[in-house]
Order: sequence, then structure tokens, then C-alpha cells
Amino acid sequence: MESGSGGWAGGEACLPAVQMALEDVNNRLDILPGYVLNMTNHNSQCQPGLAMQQLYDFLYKPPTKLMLLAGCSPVTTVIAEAAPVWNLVVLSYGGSSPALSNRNRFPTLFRTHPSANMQNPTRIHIMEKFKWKRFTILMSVEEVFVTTAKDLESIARKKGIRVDRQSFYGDPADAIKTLQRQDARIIVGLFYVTEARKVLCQAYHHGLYGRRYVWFFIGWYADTWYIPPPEEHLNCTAEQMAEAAEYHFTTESVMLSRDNIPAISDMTGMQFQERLTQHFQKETANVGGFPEAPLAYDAVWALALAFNCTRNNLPPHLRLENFSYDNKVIADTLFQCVKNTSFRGVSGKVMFSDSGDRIARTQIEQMQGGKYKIMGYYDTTSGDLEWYNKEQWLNGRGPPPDSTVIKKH
Ligand code: ABU
Repeated sequence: MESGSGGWAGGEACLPAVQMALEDVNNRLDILPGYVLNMTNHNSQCQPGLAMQQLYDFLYKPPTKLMLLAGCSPVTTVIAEAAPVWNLVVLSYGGSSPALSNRNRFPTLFRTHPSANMQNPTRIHIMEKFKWKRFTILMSVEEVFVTTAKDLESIARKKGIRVDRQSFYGDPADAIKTLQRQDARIIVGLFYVTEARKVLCQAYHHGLYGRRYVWFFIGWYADTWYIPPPEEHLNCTAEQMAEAAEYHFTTESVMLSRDNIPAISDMTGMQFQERLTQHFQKETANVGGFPEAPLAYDAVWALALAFNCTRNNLPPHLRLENFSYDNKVIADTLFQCVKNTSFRGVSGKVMFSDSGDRIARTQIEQMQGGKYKIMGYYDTTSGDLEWYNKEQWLNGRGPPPDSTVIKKH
């Protein structure tokens, strides 16, 4: 298992969620009777190189591992590319990269985390709602963001919306200057949170915020992400960052079930969240991976149910404990069992598409007075937008134009 503290510090909440799920599954007499599920975990800090080293180390240390859980996209990518060599199935609770939906490249990967592409129809719907015919994507050159940008661009083109693209690696200063030169007004940002703070600080210094600009950021950052941590040595104060962050929009998949019917674990999504909250001394809005924790909890249930199914479907001479890294029969049975997963989880209905993906609704928020307010929800499958008309604009009138308006005299 990977618990990141780098690009995406999701392990902070996802690790206790996984441990909670293991405890709950092990207490169930009807799931895997006679077995106790154990987990070895490593913090790969969302660094693919480190994750690979940890993978080799623990694969060759007894006992033989039966399945791999992975977090952020860069780590899920390398783990899921390597896993078939050992006949291992991978379940990712934190990988949002659209590139992960490629069955040829990742033959044994499933994920409880929805693909980042799920946000794109929502973004386009909002562009159309506010009559913006032009926007710019600013992204960091990680595969997760590059592939999301490609999909966003292709949907926008089909709708006759012009898209410009600027990318950066590490330092966004030059890219921000280019946005300024290009007169970008509506900007979709695709990057991890540390880069998001650098972008916001640069946007502040170059005046790319305020009444003429609208920023879209990723919605799974912590609520107070824009406050600069001293160790990052940003050239912006908390007040300047808060000023630049005002009125930006975010989009993110809904990851917690709002259903009142209890999930397979006998908890509703809300009850799960209340239980998980007790693990932390601080405000959960600032705990890394708190929004994704239901996905991590459900990933463990998915794997437990798949082991249970495998155990019931193996030929009589084979048992789960006979698994070795060259055992195709057990590996194939396990793969089929994960593929047929279907249960009510704390994150919603857990099922995987042929490419191993999850389908989810999108939530749209806006920062108003330093706090996120829910603007509405978008259902990609039906194309329905539920909008509460709560958006605010700095000019007090309405959405700013997507480019300079030339006044005719
Ligand atoms: N919601 C967290 C996604 C992180 C990643 O895809 O790397």
C-alpha cells in the first residue's frame, strides 16, 4: 500500500480508513471465515521511484502478497505497470489519472477513485453556462494532468470553445507571464497542491486575479490549501494568497455516499466519516486525503469480497494460501472476482467498468470569503446540472467576459 505525503498527501486519512476497513472485515464471520487479512504499508511520498524500491523489497519478503493497494497517480502508474509480472491485481484508491484507464498498459488495475476526466464535461457545462467561448489550461507536466488536459481540450473543441494550453515543470513563473501576455481570463489549473500555491502566488504578483479573472482549481485540495506553509518559502503572505484565491471555482467527484441506507459495512457514508474523524486531533478539512478516505475504505472491502469470491471459485485442489507469483489460476480467478465487484460502499455503489473505472457525480464549489460554498452538482451520465445560483463575482454584476471587450464609439 502507498500512502502519499508528496504530490498528494492522501495517506494521512486513507491509512486509518484502510486500517478501519481491515478491522471491520476481519470482524465479519461471513467474509473469509478462517482468514485474517493483513496489510504491509509503506509511505512512498507519491514518488514513483521510491514506490518501486519499496515494492521490490516487500514482494520478496515473506509472506507472499496477494494484492496491491496504491494511492496517487504517479505511484499507481508504476505499480500497475509492474504488477502483472508477479500476477498481482492492483486496487488504487487515489489514482485519478485518465491514463490509468488503459487496459493494455495496466491489465490488472482497478480503481475506486474516479478518473479526473469525469470533471471535464462539468467544466465545459459551466463554460457554456457563463457564455465563455475561450479558456486557458495551465498544467504541470505530470501524466495525470497532461491526459486530463487533452480530454478537456477535445470536449471543448467539439463545443466550439477555444482552448489555449500552458505547461510548466516545478516553477510556474514563466507560464504565468505567458498567460498574462495572452490575456487569459478564464483559467483551468491542473496541478498538485504545492504547485497550486506557487501558481496562486505568481498570479497575485502578476495581477492575474480579481474581477476580470476566473480560476478553476482541483477540488480535492484541503480547504485551507491556499495558506502558505512556512517551509515552502513562498513570496506571498497568507493575506495576499487569500485575496488571490477569492471567488475561484473547484470541481471534484462526489466521493461520499449521502444515502441513508447503510453500506455493506452497516455504516452510512456520514457514519463512516464521523468514525474516521475521531482519529484526528485537527480540523478534518486540513487532513490530507480526508475526502478520498471513503474510496480507500471501500477498496479494502472490494478486495476482501474478491478474496472471498476467489476462495469459493477455486478448483478443489487449490486454496488462497497456495498463491505464488507464478500462479496464473488463482490470479485469473481473483481478477474475474474483482471485475465482477458490486456492493454498496460508503463512497456509493462500487462497480468497475471494463477499463476498471468508477463513475461518479461532480460537485462544484466556489470560494467566498475564504470558505468553500457548494454551487451545485453535475451528473455526467445524464448531463443534468443541479445549480443553486449562489455564485458571486467581484464586480458584483455577473461573470466577467472571456477576453478584452472592445468598446465601439
Ligand atoms: N484525489 C487525489 C488524486 C491524486 C492523484 O491522482 O494523484
